[in-house]
Amino acid sequence: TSSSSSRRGAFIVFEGLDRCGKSTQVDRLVQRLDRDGHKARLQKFPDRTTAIGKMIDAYLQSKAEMDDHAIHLLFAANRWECAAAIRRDLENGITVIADRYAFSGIAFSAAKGLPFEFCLQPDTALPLPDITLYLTLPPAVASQRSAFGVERYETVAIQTAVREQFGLVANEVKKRHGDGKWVEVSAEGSIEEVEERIWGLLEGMISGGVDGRIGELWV
Ligand code: ADP
Ligand code: 2DT
Ligand code: MG
Repeated sequence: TSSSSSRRGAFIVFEGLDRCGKSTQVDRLVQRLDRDGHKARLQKFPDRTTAIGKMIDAYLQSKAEMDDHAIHLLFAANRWECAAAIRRDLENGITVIADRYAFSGIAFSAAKGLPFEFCLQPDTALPLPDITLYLTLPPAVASQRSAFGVERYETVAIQTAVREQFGLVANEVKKRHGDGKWVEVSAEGSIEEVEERIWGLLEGMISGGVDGRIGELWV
């Protein structure tokens, strides 16, 4: 057993289809940790504030067109430009909560028809999340929550194709990194119910910190 001072922060990723409640839940989780005096930081992907992020934002808003490969690489580059800060924060005992990560990158690009192996490659050796929570919601429930927004990818046909690819991504994570690294969580019920479900899964890892080095994705 090691003392808590030798432990690092946990790297926790939320994934899932559009409108399953990711952003709602990461906000509540970070608020809860702040309230409890626990050091935590939210990291959204894409991070639209950087120079690369602004190009991605224009693409998502259909203000710019881009080759499918090129935009895939920009999404990955957007993670790489944040990777050192994530690593540093984890080593300083800060919990990092990500709203999407490389798994969205693969699922969305593969859904457009890019080869799965191509989609995996540019994220190789990024910081490995200690756990990814994949929020699931039946499409009928999701469609009742609110109308789709106006951004690219927000259609039933695309979301259906993306869901299928997320299944392949889940298999890849479990095969390469172990079953515990990808956990499906039902996003059904009230916001508070989902929050408690998520807290039950994460409480131990967050309050105890994580032992051992930060892993590398797909390595
Ligand atoms: P995502 O980030 O996964 O796209 P959001 O957190 O933005 O999803 O939520 C999508 C919409 O559904 C928002 O209007 C949000 O207020 C609402 N919402 C989120 N969680 C729930 C829930 N458990 N029950 C009902 N509505 C929800
Ligand atoms: P939100 O900001 O509402 O989550 O939408 N995407 C995201 C990709 O295509 N590739 C990626 O690598 C990432 C992180 C998913 C962001 C949109 O961008 C898509 C929806
Ligand atoms: Mg969101």
